[in-house]
Amino acid sequence: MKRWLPNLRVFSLFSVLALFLAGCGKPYLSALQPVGEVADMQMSLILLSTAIMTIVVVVVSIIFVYVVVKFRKRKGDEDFIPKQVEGSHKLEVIWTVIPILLLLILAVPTVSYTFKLADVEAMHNEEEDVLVVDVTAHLYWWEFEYPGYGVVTSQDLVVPTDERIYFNLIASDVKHSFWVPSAGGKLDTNTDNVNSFWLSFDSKRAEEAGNLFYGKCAELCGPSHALMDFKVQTVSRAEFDQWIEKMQNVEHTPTTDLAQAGEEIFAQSCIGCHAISGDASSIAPNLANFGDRSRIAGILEHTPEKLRLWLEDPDSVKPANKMTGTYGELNPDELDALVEYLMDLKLE
Ligand code: HEC
Ligand SMILES: [Cu+2]
Repeated sequence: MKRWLPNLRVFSLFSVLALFLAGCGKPYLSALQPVGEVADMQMSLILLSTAIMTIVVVVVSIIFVYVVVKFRKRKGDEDFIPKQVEGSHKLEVIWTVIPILLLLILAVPTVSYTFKLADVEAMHNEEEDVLVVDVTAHLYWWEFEYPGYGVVTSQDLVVPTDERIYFNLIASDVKHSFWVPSAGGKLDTNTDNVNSFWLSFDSKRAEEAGNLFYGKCAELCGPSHALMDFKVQTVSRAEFDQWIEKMQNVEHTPTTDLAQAGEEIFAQSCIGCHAISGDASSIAPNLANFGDRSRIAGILEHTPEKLRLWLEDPDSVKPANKMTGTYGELNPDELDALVEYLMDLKLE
């Protein structure tokens, strides 16, 4: 009795914890709080399969308990041998047909949705004017290119609501996986082939969730895999068009002397990896609109202090990331100047 008491305690603790975690669903990162057409379809599949599973478990449990109770060994009945039966056509047909029916109920919508979600015809049809985003996953950051507009950005994906956004996914180094839980299931980004799918964001629900969604890398890719986050900013179509226009005409003029000094350091030490015009792809995140981002490097709060921390020692934030160089050698004045300059890289 005493021996299993601690086990019981641990078990109850974990049950309570599980209950707690069940409340963690946030509208900006929960697959159970769908924000668009794709997530809706996937949610309905989750509900359907959970309902079928629940019915099966309940029915089987009831039959099990009934049989155990009804046919138990009773006092005085020890020598009684019940009627012996061998096989039952009727029962065998029933328990073969029911699972077949249940599987059909599951399979029909699943297969039909699978084809719907993979339907990227419109992307290749010249006549249809759809939004395409080319996503490139890098160890440990994300690049988003809008080929129809000649615009490149990174870390924060900007998309219009109430329309389908078609994605081409690829990876530059190792396999990653592109996942925006609220908007739909994940899809691998491979190095040697392009995977395509579409997502959509419903304007009303996006607004309720705060117009900012969390994106994740969902394929273990290295020491900083868990930190390989990105964000999705949802805007109206009109705001999106404005954003594109601004990205096409990025021109930064430092407004203070300190920022001016920062620009000079940047031109010497950073421009080799980072682009700061809105149209260039590079081996590091494009910083054209860095001042407008919601995070630094996808995970840190977007504040001057955290930016300083990143510039001083990127490796302490994201182990083994690819921003390598001699950052320890930047003196405090240079750091101040860079921070001022970078935080000012806004589209306004
Ligand atoms: C060797 C190439 C390289 C050099 C040189 C370099 N960086 Fe980076 N930088 C990167 C890479 C790669 C990342 C993405 C790291 C990650 O998130 O995994 C990055 C990320 C950043 C970020 C975060 C970007 C974002 O979108 O949130 C900032 C800010 C930044 N670098 C500033 C600088 C500054 C300032 C310099 C010059 C002092 C510099 N970098 C020099 C490669 C470089
Ligand atoms: Cu990863």
